[in-house]
Amino acid sequence: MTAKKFNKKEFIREVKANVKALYRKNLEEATQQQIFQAVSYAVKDEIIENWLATQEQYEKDDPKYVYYMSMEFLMGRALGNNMINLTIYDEVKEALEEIGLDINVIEDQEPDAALGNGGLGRLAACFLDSLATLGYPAYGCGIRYRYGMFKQKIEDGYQVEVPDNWLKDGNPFELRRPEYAKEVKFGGYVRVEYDEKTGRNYYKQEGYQSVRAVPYDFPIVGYNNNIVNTLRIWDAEAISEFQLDSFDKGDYRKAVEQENLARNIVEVLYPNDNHYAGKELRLKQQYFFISASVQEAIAKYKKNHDDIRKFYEKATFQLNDTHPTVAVAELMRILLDEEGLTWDEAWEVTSKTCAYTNHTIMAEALEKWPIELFSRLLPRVYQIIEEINRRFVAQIEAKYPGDFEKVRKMAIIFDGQVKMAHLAIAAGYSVNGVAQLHTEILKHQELKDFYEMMPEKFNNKTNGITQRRFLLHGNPLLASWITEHIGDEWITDLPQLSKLKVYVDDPKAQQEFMNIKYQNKVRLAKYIQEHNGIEVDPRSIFDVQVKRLHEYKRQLLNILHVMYLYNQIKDHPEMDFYPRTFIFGAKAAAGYRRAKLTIKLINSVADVINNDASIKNKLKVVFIEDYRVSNAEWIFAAADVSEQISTASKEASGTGNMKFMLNGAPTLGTMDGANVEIVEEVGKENAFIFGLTADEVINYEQNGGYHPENIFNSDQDIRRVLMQLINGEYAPDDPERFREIYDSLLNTKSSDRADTYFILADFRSYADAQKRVEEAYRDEAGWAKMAMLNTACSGKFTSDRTIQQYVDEIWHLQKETVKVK
Ligand code: 26W
Repeated sequence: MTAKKFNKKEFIREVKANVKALYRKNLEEATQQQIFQAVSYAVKDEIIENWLATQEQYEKDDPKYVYYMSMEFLMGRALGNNMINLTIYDEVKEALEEIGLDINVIEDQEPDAALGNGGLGRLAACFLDSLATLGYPAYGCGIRYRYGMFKQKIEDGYQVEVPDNWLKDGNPFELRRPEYAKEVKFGGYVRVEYDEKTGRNYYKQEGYQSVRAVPYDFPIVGYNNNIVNTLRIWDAEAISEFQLDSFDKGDYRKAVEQENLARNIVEVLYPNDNHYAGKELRLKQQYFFISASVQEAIAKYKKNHDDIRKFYEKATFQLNDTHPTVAVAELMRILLDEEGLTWDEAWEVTSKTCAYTNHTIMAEALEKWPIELFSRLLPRVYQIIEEINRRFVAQIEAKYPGDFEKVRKMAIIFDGQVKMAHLAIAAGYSVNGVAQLHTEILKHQELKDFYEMMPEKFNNKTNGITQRRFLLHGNPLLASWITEHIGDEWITDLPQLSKLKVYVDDPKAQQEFMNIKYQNKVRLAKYIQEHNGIEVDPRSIFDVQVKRLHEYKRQLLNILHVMYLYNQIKDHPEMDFYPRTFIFGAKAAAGYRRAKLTIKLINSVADVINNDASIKNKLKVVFIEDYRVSNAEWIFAAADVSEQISTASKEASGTGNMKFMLNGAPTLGTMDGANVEIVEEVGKENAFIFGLTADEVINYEQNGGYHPENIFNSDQDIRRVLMQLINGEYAPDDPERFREIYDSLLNTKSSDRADTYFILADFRSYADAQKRVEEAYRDEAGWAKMAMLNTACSGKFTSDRTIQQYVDEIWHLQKETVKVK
């Protein structure tokens, strides 16, 4: 099982040789970035043998593969993680020290691979780590965006988006694989030809434009098991002129168009999280990587198998939300038009291959493509979806005769739109939600009609996170302490953390645990000082909310409460108040005006509070610029309190909540998403729960009866805070600046209900919960115990458990083992 021995001398020699070969420099002359490249190539060398051995073993065993299809893979940095999973981190660290290099500085040279927005993309990355670690054959399939998630700068308190040119210095871990290139066709028309010999119609797409999809492979290193899987992401290149059909030769206009298509298609990640915008280019991206990936999966199968009707025995496609759902129709197209299967044969294969994960119930996130756009861009694929719809509607009518409502609500094509979720559910063999509560809401609210018609497809897979990145790499002090106490098996068997429970009342252990937390807070304080120029006291409570900015996540509730606390401290300077640092990190979608205004509000409140000497540093507010995977690792390690305060029913699962828990930060949250299961594991006495329940929220939404103005009228503290949004308290130069936020809470000018996300409804109970946090923190031993219990009870939330459940209940894969020669 163990990896081959690491040879320090050889490694150093290789780093030096790499610097020379790559940059014609000696170590002393090279920049830190160049050294990062040289070290990465040396680490890649360690990986290559295992990568080859893994692929060879798979070839021999002919296993079933999961193709995890996702528009997003939020990988973060690779170097540190690869060294961790190769179990050579400490050795490399020492080797580098010997030649005068600091591993942290080297790691810090690497740009994040930010090919994702947030939860859904990071989940995909954790899943790849667990698949490799558990030894399951898997491919991640995605897009090699030239520009990933934008970098966030804060200027004058406002978010400014800066392009993320992550490939500019070269990407040491990727491997270009032109030998696997595929052609992907867009537009044109479909010609039908009747073949007398077979008595069948054949469909040919003509007059199309096409691009060449070229894959780049990233190694996904399993932990200490020699297994290396592959993340295959596709780049687009122009089909060069001389490759055009003879018919098109010399068609200069077409050549230029195809070149533009190729250039645009993979240019940039759409920075929307939970918001569907219906852009044509986005559909092009979806079909581009799906067509290439499906073609490749079929080509791979056909190398060793001749009966395409059994494809599903060797491959399963997991669709990460609806974004890759066109895979259903693309697979049908290839099976029908290229492999010559009948409809029923093709449908059997497709419906045994595809499975769908739902990640959100937010209505504005649902993908519904206009027929005009869809059929123009993908004429043949659209025809196939029409036929899938025709048959599905017939099934609905057979099951519910005369009930047109059912057809209206469930059809795949309706009202001029193609509904991707309906396609995924109708075609797939599995539909899963990402936390217990979320799956129940899908079954009984959002997807009720589908659940009633095909209950056997529905199942839950509560999300998880990888402890290799978010504890072993991100929090080395705690990781070592845990290993000293219970051994290191937790690295691949997280429930072992429960063995820590015997230490939670031990004063020495408590002190050590809290001392590690303190050192991590010092590390974060330094980062904040360097990057934000704000001084924070590591002895204060670090109260942290980091996640995408979205109204339903209620960063607004958090900052309104900070404004309330500030009022209290100003009114009662003598009041006992435990010093608190409120830390925010959040990117807003570039076009999401209200979210961006919320960032400005947080920064404006921070400015006033941080510069008010009269409150004697009792309160600090920090907005960490450019929250991303790499700085997240440090933030989780340093948090005392985990803010998970979404409106109940809105956060499908959350995964940040799990990362905080793992690192010993109790949850301050609503009974939403996986918070429910966190409380189940750790006990409600070790969390701070508040607010409306999901049932109460849904009841208000369906039956009305919520009147935020009543709360405004009857609660002076809340009223005062809201008035401060429009009296210039935090915007002396423009008192109207935050009027929009005020209006959103109280006015029903628009047709929506005021305070869509029940901020006023939950304000009091949130403030009470915050009060309980403060009281609990004052009890040092009590807090240490609570923090330790959070770590000790976080075993369920490893993505290893999640992946094992996908394997057992959906994918049915066999474990592989790889020996190195
Ligand atoms: C079409 C625009 C768009 C883009 C992204 C719509 C929807 C999305 C994602 C599904 C949003 C997302 O990341 N959802 C999050 O998924 C996580 C992983 O399952 C969950 O933990 C979060 O609760 C959920 O918000």
